[in-house]
Amino acid sequence: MKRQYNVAVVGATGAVGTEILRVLAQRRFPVKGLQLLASARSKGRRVRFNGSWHRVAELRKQAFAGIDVALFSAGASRSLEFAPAAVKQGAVVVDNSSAFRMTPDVPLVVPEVNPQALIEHHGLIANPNCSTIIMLVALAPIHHAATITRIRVATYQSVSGAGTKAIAQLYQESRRVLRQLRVSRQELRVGAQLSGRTVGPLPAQIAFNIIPQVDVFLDNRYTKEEMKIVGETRKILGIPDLPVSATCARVPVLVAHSEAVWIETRRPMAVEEAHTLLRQAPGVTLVDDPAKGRYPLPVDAAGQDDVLVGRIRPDDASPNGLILWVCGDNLRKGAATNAIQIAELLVGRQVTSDK
Ligand code: 25A
Ligand code: L14
Repeated sequence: MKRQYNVAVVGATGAVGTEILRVLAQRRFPVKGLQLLASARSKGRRVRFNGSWHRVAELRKQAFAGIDVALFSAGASRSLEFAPAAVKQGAVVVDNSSAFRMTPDVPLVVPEVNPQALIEHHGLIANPNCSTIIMLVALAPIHHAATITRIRVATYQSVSGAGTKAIAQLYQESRRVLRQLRVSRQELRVGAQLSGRTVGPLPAQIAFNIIPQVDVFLDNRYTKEEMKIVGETRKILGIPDLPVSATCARVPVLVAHSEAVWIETRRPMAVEEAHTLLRQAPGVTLVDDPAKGRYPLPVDAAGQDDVLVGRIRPDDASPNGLILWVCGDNLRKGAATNAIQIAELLVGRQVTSDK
């Protein structure tokens, strides 16, 4: 086994790509050479990594010669077009997009939950959706102890999941609303509705608002994000018929997704037992002392790798039911950190944790 690896980052200038570079450096991934790839728009841009400057090159099929590990984060259409070429040239691809997640031969991995799925891969490993990863890191310890039989989840997703342009949309709209409020305090009575079309990738005004749509709508009236949570959860837990219901909403938060999760288990689980399991669980920090005002917040989850879990209580309306509140950084554990943990397993290093 080699000691150092040539690494390509596809989508290196995006929200997730930027975080990938940060996490590679922080975790001291053994990088020999670094190939930064993005669209022609970013060609020639200089990006700093580990104290030296690297130039961004245009994503082309020939860009993967000599690459050992390629981390893709430039959307599903780029992955469909370029990941097979990277694999053909000998790279192992960890793909952050939804392109291959449900492909039967492609492992879909959260290292804390199903690392065994990595054993048989064909050069391509899929990184799950951010909301799925964050939820399953919190649920896996409970599932392994008491077998989850039902999941209901409502998500409160930050704008950074939709990329750098969505982050800009939240800032720009917020500035416009604040300027408007200064002119007319009357607006406080009617809310903070902006006139005219919003300019950005999100489908409605996000400043001072909530949008019950993440990703596109499908024929069954669900969004693609909701169905990703359903399908990916079943695949990762290995339970093809597990009942999972999801509602996904976008909230005016910059980084970190929050989720209210209702579960049912085969046997009853007391809150104290859930606390004990989650205190020992890798990748989890228990923040559950509501009397002292301690519960997970997205502002606290942002910037760290652990998923924060709290507000754990029995679901009084359901026999073996438990309710939890979970927050996790969608760019780190939801994307970059999870992908790099997979790469670490692939090159034979241990998954490290702060504990
Ligand atoms: O297009 P799709 O398939 O719908 O998906 C793309 C979306 O998926 C996001 C990504 O966010 C984008 O919104 N995404 C990717 N992985 C994700 C994940 N795991 C994810 N979302 C959630 N979870 P992004 O904007 O943060 O990152 C995009 C990166 O991909 C590169 N890219 C785009 N098209 C490409 C491509 N690379 C190669 N070939 C292509 N055809 C993209 O590079 C970025 O690295 P870039 O060069 O296009 O962007 C460079 C910088 O310029 C900014 N920018 C782009 N357009 C404009 C702009 N600034 C001002 N005006 C513009 N019109 C970008 O914000 C970026 O910083
Ligand atoms: O499937 O808009 O990995 O927040 C997750 C974030 C798709 C976009 C994925 C968003 C992405 C989504």
